[in-house]
Amino acid sequence: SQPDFLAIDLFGIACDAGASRRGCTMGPDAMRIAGLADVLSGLGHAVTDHGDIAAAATPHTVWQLPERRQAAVLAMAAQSSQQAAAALGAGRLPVFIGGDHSLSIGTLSGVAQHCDATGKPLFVLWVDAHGDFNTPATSETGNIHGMPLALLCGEPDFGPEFSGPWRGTIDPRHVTVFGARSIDRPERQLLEDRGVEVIDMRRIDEMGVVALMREVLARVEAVGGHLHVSLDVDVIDPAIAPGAGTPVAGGLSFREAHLVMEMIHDSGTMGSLDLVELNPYLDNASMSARLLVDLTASLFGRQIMPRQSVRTGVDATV
Ligand code: EXY
Ligand code: MN
Ligand code: MN
Ligand code: MN
Repeated sequence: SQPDFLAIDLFGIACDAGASRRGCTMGPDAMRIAGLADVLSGLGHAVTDHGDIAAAATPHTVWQLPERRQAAVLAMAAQSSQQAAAALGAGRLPVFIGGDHSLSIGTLSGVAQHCDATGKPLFVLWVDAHGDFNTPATSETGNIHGMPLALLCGEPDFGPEFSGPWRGTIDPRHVTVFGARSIDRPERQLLEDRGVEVIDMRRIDEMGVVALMREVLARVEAVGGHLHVSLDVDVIDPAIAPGAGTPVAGGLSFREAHLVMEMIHDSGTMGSLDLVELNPYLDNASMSARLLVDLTASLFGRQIMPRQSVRTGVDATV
């Protein structure tokens, strides 16, 4: 239910103020050098790279101060929120290249604004080793990249300093966390209480990605929803994606990750995308950057063989 060729807007968000380690500021450039725009153009899409969204830089001195880091995160969010809403309003599909995961505070609030205006139900697929559902009260680290979903879903623990158009814009029952394997105790309680669907690695081991993703996508398709995909590189096994600041063993395999992307593409439901947490400083010979570019290609229609020509012996359209 989507045209084959899309108008895609790339926005770099070179921030690491929400992270536990520095270096994701280099993520957008690493993805560019790994060929993101060319790969998408090669698939037939019309791609515009708008460069990095300008915001107050986070020099070392700022990074060391938690309250300054928080201000930097929210200043960036105010800008990316507007960019997201504007791109969608112009009929384009925005891709936000991070940057740490706190950037989704801005991008998703802009997406939510657009969905409110158009009456499209918004669904969020948060592909991540973590739940990112901590609040200032539950977080053991104080790092904002562990909190964006909770802020977006309206958790009351956030003080007035966190006010903005992002607060409470997402319905937690429309959120699926996929690939989780590191969730803090109080965070787990909140996820349960708010009705967030968490598909953890054990479920993926038991059920396989296909059955689980079919359910997730069917819910979006049933109501003609807008799917926002927030892809955290740390969902992939660190053995093949070492460029992540908070790696957790036991992640998605190369093929599992691609299959998830391929299924999202085939559903035609994705309306916006975040690619986050790539830390080139920790990467091994750009392998994570290149993998993220390849996964994005699968999300935008790269196929090993055209689906119609693949004989499954059961149903060639599956
Ligand atoms: N749960 C931990 C925390 O809140 O600090 C780790 C969060 C890591 C978040 C990464 C980006 O997904
Ligand atoms: Mn740059
Ligand atoms: Mn994350
Ligand atoms: Mn993560």
